[in-house]
Amino acid sequence: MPPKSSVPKYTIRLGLVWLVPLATLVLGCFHWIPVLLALLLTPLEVPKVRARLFGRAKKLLPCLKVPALLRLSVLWLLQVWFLILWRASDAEPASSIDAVQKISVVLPCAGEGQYALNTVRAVYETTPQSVLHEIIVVDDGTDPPLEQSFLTPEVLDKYGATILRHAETVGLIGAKKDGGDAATGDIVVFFDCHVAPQPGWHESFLRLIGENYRRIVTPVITDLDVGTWQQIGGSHGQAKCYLTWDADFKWFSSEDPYVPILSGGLLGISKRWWNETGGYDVEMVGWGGENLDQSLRSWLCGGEIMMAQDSFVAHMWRKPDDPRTRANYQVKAGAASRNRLRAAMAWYGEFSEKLASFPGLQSKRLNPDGTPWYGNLDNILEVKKRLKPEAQNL
Ligand SMILES: [Mn+2]
Repeated sequence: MPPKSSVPKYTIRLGLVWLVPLATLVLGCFHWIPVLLALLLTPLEVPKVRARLFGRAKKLLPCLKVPALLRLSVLWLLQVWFLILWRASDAEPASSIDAVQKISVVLPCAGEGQYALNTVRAVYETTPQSVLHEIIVVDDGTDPPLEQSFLTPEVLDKYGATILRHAETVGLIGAKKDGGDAATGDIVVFFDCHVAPQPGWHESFLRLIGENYRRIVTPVITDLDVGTWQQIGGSHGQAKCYLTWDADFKWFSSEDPYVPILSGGLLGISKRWWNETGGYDVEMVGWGGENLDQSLRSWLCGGEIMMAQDSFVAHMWRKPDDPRTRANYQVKAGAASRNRLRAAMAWYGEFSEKLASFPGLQSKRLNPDGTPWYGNLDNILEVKKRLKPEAQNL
């Protein structure tokens, strides 16, 4: 009578030897190394094959001196261990695909003089060449042109920068719009023309936008020493603002990484989300309010805004008692409040009625021809209709 038990015994063992490769097939994480390990053990587990291969020497094989279950456990351990290592290292190339995304840095500059050069140099020196696609300086009507003063062709060449020139000053919003449209990198980063990004600033920009192209990222904004162009006061800074009913914003801080409203000029956005959201409102004039519009565009149309908590950009704050920080360009009076009202009227939906309770905004004021004084909102409403069709009647 044949020994009944030997047949099922080694078949079961064989099944267990091939358990992990079979499981990887089912789970979709197949790799040939666990197969190879199973192949190596297979002949040892089949008595006939084992006898043929090793003959009497089989008794000398150390692995046969231990119980089968221990051999199997070691096999599983090796197979699973390898799979874990392989999956972990596989995650690396995935994130390095994000890491090879190229950044275009756009610097709107109006009358910034030496600060334009300092900023270009700081961006160049803190951004690895493998990541920095270009630096676009938008010279917004500086007189004399930056190209003839601080950013000569030699300087531009040295720092891989180009100049986009407006013969007349159009204001920060128009400068950013043109710079953003001209940028050809995967990610467009806007900085003011008086900043010093700190080493490593770009890493979280790449990671956070790499995870979600509809995510706008803002750095922690710290203080800049205008004399030395170094960050001062450590890495304590601000990144978050919230929206108020009167179409304005205030600074605040909180533990979570989400940002309700951008403070203004320092942000990164994927070129794709820039294109889809249309960048900025072309009807806004000068400076101010574009941060509300851009924030609402993102949040209300399926995007979001996050702060890069470990990314620091030292920024020159304009201080009334420090003439070195004075702005050297003129902003048309009333432009900012008109811009803010445009953003609110376009995005507040049914809540825009609330704007009438702030007399300073003059939300009901009309031009002599009966049209709203804040102008035509069609270009913003087109974005809203396209990205958020369910809200078009709001
Ligand atoms: Mn600034």
